[in-house]
Amino acid sequence: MTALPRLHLAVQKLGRLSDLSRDLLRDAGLRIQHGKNDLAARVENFPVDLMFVRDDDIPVFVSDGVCEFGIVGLNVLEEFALGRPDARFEIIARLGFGRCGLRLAASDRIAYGGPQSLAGARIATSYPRIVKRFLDERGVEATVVEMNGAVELAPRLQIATFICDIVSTGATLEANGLRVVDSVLESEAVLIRTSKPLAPEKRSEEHTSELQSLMRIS
Ligand code: PRT
Ligand code: ZN
Repeated sequence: MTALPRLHLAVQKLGRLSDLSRDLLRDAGLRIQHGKNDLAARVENFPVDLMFVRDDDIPVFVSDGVCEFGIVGLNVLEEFALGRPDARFEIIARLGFGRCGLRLAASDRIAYGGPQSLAGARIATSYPRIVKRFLDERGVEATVVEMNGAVELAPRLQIATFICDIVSTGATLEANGLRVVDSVLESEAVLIRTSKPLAPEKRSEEHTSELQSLMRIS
């Protein structure tokens, strides 16, 4: 019997989803080989290699078919997809961990009576496309200010009145004198698969059934 071609599964290298992703794969029965290489690991009992990368790269790699599978937060995936209408991936399982929400927040002093209160305001975020979609769907015009981190500081620095950021416990908002005023997206980790056609050698029936057992993780 010829060995099956190995597939690639992209997981976050270091961050909130790293350990949970590895735990999930272990619980699904995959034996992850511990080697010296901290950028990749071989799975002993399955024709899959894990690739440890930045979470922002995962949708790109899967869409481009560089990795056939990936585990990533829905927030990162949606932001990517809105910028790439030709993105080629499908969500095959919601994984139930990494739950968080993309929330609009502002200082206690700012009145908020619904999305119309955002008209003409500045909103700081690391998710400009998702925020733009939220505004467009509600017919609200506002200025979206993109920040790559420390978004909670924007009101204090007078960069923006509102922020839109990931919230889980809310402790970070509270520590910065901010409160949630609206919800933009509910997120959790998802398993995605490339929609780019697989190379012929990866399309064998045997391989497809291997793929399906991987997909059963949920
Ligand atoms: O280095 P790399 O680019 O891979 O990682 P990253 O720093 O971009 O992401 P990381 O590891 O912080 O988060 C990975 C994913 O975890 C996110 O994309 C979300 O899908 C998910 N997740 C779940 C969270 C949180 N919970 C969360 N609380 N991501 C970020 N946070 C932040 C939040 O924005 C706040 O600043 O954690 C801080 C604490 O949150 P509170 O509300 O509990 O105070
Ligand atoms: Zn990231």
